[in-house]
Amino acid sequence: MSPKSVVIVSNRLPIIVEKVKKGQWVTRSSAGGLVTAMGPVLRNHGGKWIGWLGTQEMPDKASLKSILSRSVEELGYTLIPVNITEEEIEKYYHGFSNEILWPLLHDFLSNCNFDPQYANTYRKVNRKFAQAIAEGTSEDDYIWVQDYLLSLVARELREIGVKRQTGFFLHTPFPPLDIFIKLPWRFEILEATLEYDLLGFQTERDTKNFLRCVHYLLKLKSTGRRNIKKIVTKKGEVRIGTFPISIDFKEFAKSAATEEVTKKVRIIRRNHENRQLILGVDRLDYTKGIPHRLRAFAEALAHYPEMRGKTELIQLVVPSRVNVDSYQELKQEIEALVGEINGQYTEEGWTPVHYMFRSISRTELLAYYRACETAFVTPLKDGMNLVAKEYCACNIDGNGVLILSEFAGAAAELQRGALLVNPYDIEGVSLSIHQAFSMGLDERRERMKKLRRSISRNDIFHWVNSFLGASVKNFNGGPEVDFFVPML
Ligand code: ADQ
Repeated sequence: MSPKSVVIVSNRLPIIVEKVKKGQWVTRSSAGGLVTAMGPVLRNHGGKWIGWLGTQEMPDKASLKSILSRSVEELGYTLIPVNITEEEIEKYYHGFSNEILWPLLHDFLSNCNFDPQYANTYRKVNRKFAQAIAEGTSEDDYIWVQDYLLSLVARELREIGVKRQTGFFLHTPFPPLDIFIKLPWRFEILEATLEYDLLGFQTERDTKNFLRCVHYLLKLKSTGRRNIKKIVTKKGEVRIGTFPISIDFKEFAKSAATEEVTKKVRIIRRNHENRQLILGVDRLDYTKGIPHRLRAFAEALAHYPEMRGKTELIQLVVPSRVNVDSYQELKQEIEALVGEINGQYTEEGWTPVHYMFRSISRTELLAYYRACETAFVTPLKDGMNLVAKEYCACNIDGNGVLILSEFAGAAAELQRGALLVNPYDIEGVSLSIHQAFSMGLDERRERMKKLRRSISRNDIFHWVNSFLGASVKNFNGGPEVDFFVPML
């Protein structure tokens, strides 16, 4: 297959649009794993991006035209907006996607709100995306649909009689059969997913979970011994593979070395002189395990008094879904824990936890990556986790330590260099914090070398080439991936 161009389809376009006053809009590029990952792909493949503008109110025609042309200049690719109403956002995005699919896919069954009125809107919005594809692309384009919000698009395309070659990549994990089976729409979602030509998952475990669900619920078996499996359905053949997403390693390493970042690193180091810094960077989300992490840090301070006065945790939290009650509660829980730890342990001239709740600039983020001796990445469940990879790429001095959750997709690739932890095991995590604190320079360097080598080999370009390569009918390759289960 050599498509004329690649078309990315995702819920959000890679820009944030805000109305300043009547007829005047400002735009900036948006944060998040997907946007970070896809930018280089489209610039290099000369493609388009189809998605929702992210605004409650649709800009008037003239403003929209200027927003889109400004963005094309900045991003280097074409944007096609899909118009979604406020009510649709409520039920398709906040409802079906984030109150049902997101917790289910991350094994948080008790957070699921299986409200039956969300499903119809989810179908309707997936149909809108299919219509936008029908109007904005041709049969020669390769349509690459992103994530759980758009699982029905291939089926909707068929229903409106539009032929396209399609791929689907799931950025989240895929849960085991016992969890997935609880979804009231389990057959519909599985069957619709099998209407894509290629399905990609983050880890071997996710792929195996998916194949098991297909096997038991739809009685369909997969074939293929190598990395790409095949399933034959009534509609044809579907290919399924594991494609761990990554980052533009060289770009991160290069940017981290710039004078601007280096200056900021010096300021951070000066402000935290003679301290070992531990860094947490997350979107506000219950899957990221921020309260567990804070408890483990408190446990480390309690059990290893030699760390007091010598180590500090910098926790950056990026606001996300802040209008949802449970996310507000999570924010309050985090802030109460930060207050408790600081209240209990702060001494004259030393504050154990530094907490920031905001989006920071890229320069600042890279400076924190470089300035901190340890990265503390402990999600309870995560599709991949790009922060772990970005930290290592920016660690150009080669002496940082990565503490990584066994339940982040990244653990499969980074298990040999990271200190792996079970984020639910507060004592075990606190032990790893202490291990990082006391680790000698030789071991730090050796571990970081392995991490950086692995990420630079399997970077974002490798991910894209593997996925697009697997779209070719007789493709037999695919990235080498480890099946990972935590070991004693
Ligand atoms: P996310 O859940 O958003 O992505 P993650 O992979 O950690 O999670 O990516 C977060 C991104 O936001 C990183 O690229 C980081 O640089 C950026 N970021 C973090 N803090 C920031 C801050 N304060 N200011 C600005 N930018 C910040 C989903 C899945 C993940 C999967 C990705 C990609 O949940 O598991 O790794 O998609 O597939």
